[in-house]
Amino acid sequence: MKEFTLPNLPYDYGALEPYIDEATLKIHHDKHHKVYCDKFNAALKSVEVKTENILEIFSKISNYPTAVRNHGGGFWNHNFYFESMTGEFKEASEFNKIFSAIESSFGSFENFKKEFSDSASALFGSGWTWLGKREDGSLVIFNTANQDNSYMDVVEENAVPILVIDVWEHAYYLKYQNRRQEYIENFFKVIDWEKINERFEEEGG
Ligand code: MN3
Repeated sequence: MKEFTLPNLPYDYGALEPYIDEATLKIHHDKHHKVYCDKFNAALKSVEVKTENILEIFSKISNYPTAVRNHGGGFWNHNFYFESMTGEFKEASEFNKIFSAIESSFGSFENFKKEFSDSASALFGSGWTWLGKREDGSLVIFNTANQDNSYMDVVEENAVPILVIDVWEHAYYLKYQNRRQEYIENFFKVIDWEKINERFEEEGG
């Protein structure tokens, strides 16, 4: 079985300032994310895994110990989150495919932003708020608890993820303390819409 390795951040630690601060990003990536990666590898050693495809593992995650679910989800979700952001922000409206899909699924971009933000604010405890693409091409907003994601057979929603925000307190507490709403608002200033558009198109868009 291969070891999963911790990818570097796709930008400098300070690249998302002032919206996501350097200290938070450094601890989030180098400490929290690294622990998920290390513990995922450790958890996989205790089970018989026939595939190196992490999404295939997720599709049968109910057969695995909780440690594989929690740390495997943590490993994949954090990679996906860090890759959803950029220090070179461009408006979503510059990317026609994703922008049109958002307008047709939510009525308007502003309405999408409100629904996504409300969903992230309302999430109780620790978890993630996602934008996903369903088979019919429509977009859907949903939350998952802990480190779950929609590739897992334990999660009811099975839309393919294209964007995610981490709403665990460790993602924002150093800078924002209990002001989760402000963190969510500022997350919208670092979303990499070029990347989100690519993900949308890759999924048969
Ligand atoms: Mn996190």
